[in-house]
Amino acid sequence: MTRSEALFERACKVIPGGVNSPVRAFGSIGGTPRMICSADGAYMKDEDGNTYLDLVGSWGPMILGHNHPAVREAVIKACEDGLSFGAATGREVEMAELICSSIPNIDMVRMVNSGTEAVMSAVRAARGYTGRDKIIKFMGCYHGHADAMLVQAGSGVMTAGIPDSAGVPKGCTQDTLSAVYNDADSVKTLFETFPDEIAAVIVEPVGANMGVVPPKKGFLESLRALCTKYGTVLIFDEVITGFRLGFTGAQGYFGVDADLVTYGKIIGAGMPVGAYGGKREIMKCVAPSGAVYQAGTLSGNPVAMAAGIAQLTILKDHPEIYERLNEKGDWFYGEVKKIAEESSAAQGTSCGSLGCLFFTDVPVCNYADAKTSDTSLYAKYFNHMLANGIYLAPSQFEAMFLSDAHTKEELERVLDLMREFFACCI
Ligand code: KE4
Repeated sequence: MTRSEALFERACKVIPGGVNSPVRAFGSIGGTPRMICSADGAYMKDEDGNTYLDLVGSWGPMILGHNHPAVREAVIKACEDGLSFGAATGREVEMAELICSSIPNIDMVRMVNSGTEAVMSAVRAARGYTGRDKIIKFMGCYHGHADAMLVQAGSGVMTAGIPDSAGVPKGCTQDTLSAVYNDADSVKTLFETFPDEIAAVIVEPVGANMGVVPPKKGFLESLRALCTKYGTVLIFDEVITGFRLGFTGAQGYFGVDADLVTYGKIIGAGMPVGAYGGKREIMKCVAPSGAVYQAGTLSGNPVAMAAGIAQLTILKDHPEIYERLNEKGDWFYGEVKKIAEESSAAQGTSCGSLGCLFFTDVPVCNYADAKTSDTSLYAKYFNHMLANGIYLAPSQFEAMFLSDAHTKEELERVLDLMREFFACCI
């Protein structure tokens, strides 16, 4: 028995499914999750001493690579001053000013502890600001596990084949309307049906939780126009795309401004951080300045802020990182798409440093297309790559995340292993 197997056996006795987040359980892949004990740069190491080139990057935070010296030093220094005070701190002001001074339409921002909390709070702010109840989300988009969001969600919900979660009362989802990603007409129909009732449209500006599904040209612009027409708050869930596609995230990358934006992952550099922010007129509705209540014991935690400030400062001061990263992504995923096209049994998709390999012959533009993927073939592919030291997302419905730490040589090896798999198994 390996150390990972022994630890996972113990874990299953005391943690539901042996993991603290479902997608880590390798449920749709089979086999035992690797118990990771350390990471540095582009690599992770498991309890049995196996080293992996990591293409998950903790699901997005590790844009600079794991264990970046400047981030590590900032955390260590912050720890020396104490871990948490439950009081206002200078670091929170620094983080808020860093975000608000860098992203044109973010006037104010509130720190929370996860992407789920950021989304839950942004939706509540939109409802409080508009006085309306209904929200529109997109099938296959995942916005964390708040009750109202668990309606045909992506990510782990999609992996588990649970379009809706147990334990969510009907009352929590009756105001959640589902539309089709990349189909603005499906949104228009909902607005025409509920013209004065929709508080918010929430969208992943790049779908990254049903695999990676970029927005079709004009899709985001259509959502912007519809929300403006109906007085509805447009929320970009940038928990993945924020500070990844560029320092101004998907808003800057696509040139479309949302009214509220949610963040996570990169802004914490691996520490538990989420945030939501946007127009002052909306954000001032949030307590204590307004009637929308939202709170958090560890929100703006000084150690987490130190990590996030260190990472965001590097990204802001070195825009060439984004040029490198997006060029790397264009090249790497361009090769992935060639491999996929040659097989006629797979599709490659990408946006910047995010990408995905779908095992389907259907071009993937939405949730229904993504669901045509052969998840057992993905499992074979995953295990082929893992056996050769490449750590991919243990689910067809996730993304590959490139970092500034990945070298072209390392990615060439990934491509060679992909070609090897296609040659033997497709
Ligand atoms: P968290 O609550 O997991 O920090 O963030 C929720 C969330 C919100 N919005 C988007 C666009 C997200 O991608 C996420 C979480 N992403 C998944 C990865 N697909 C987290 C991985 C996991 O659940 O373990």
